Amino acid sequence: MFEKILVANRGEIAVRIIRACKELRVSTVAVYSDADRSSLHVSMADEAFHIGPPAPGESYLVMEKIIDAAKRSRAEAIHPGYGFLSENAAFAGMCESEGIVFIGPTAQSIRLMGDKITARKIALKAKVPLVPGTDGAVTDVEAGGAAKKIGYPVMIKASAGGGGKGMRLVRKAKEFSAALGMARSEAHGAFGDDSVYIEKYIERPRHIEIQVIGDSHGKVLHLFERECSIQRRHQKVIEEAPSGFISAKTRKQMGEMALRLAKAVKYRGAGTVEFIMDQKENFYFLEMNTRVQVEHPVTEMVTGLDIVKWMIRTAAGQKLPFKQSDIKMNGHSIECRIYAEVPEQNFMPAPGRVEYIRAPSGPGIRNDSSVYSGFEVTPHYDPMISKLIVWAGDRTEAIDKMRAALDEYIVLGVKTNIGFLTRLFKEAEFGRAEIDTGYIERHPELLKAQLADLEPALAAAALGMRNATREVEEPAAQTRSNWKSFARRLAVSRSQAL
Ligand code: MV4
Repeated sequence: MFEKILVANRGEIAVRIIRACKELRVSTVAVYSDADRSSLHVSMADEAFHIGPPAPGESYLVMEKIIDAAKRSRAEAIHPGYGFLSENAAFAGMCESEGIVFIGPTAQSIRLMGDKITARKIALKAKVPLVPGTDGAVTDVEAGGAAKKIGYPVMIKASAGGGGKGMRLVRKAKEFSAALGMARSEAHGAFGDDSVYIEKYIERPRHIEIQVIGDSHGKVLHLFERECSIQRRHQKVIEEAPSGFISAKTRKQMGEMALRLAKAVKYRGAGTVEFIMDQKENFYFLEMNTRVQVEHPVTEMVTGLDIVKWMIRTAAGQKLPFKQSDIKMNGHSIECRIYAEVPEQNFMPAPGRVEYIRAPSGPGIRNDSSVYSGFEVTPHYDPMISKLIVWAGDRTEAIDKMRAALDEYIVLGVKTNIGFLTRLFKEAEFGRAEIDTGYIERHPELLKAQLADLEPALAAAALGMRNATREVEEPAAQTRSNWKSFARRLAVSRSQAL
């Protein structure tokens, strides 16, 4: 095992990784920008290195600065978390050539899966089901004919894409050439590469992904699926494990297909194979993410495996000591992402000082966060406050636990999506797992502002009470109950107002 790991990230995932390191008795090195001087990951790590101004392009994304901090601290390995440098093949390669272990797959695996056309070719060769489409990139001359052959509606996708960038849905032949031009220029702008391919469009798809983990001795296992269909503008909002929808047979097939793909690139570490599923439970490979994902906790809750610890152990060369049939799924887990944002204003970020935060707790509740009372959510980074995760015996119980947990969640000082999430978990359709990637767009009633409007006033009132009792850290029990009754008088207890 390593003695020291550098965590090349910030926020809740940096905290999550530091916790895993502590459990493994590995010492930790944090890196931080000017905006993160008072961040939790900095105080939790054994050492911390300042790496520059708030802009990621001048700090968290500068490979040389991260490598330099690793060398100066004599860290043997770097955990990249998600985002930032986590899927940057050049960075993984730089670690490899500097003799630092990149906690993730090889630079080669990242490179192969990073190019969506190459990934499609690998899937094709491994006999993993693919959305009907072109074998590779298309020229302007070929494109129209290819679309006609596939049959409308089709999707034009950027080869260098992923996460929805450079993607265009085309319903009719006469709209095709304009869409092709737009997809190319968007792809060129975003990735400096305008090559595109074409796929059949899958109507009302569900997004289901399989977690995999491999060691460096050729063993690759899967940890079943996560359902991530509740999204808005390619940003996941709710994730769950298992899916509330698929049969045992489909689950088994998806796991086998994910393993075929991972084995084809001799995958090491944690990865996710994304599939798109139609309303008839046909599924097709979309892309592979070669990092730990935001939503990994739901898989941890149902399998009992610590994914981050296994990433570290496999990167250190340890063997996975269990076999596929040892991995079982138990109960149901749901995660939702708590954001400082205004859902009713197109999910506009709402950075600012979190004056007071109290996360729910209790049996089956997990809150992965790096935010504390007094923390400043900066406009420089993703405004996620926390990931609230629940576990219960079945899906219905998990939804009920999530509703109760959200009702208990207090965040004062910034606007949040807690009201929006509460409404979502109360929808009967969601309860019946009748969900697909267009769910939020089809439910505009979720976006009607209610409690959110009153929150600033409530924050002021609650803080006034807190200051009156000269409580610095947390309102005393007496104050808290005053706050509760005050909230009730205003009819803004979440369960009443929503
Ligand atoms: C699709 C699709 C329908 N048909 N491909 C969006 C992100 C990127 N990873 C792939 N995406 C999609 N690809 C075909 N052939 C619909 C989507 C899609 C989507 C996929 C997963 C999760 C959310 C989504 C939201 C809109 C569209």
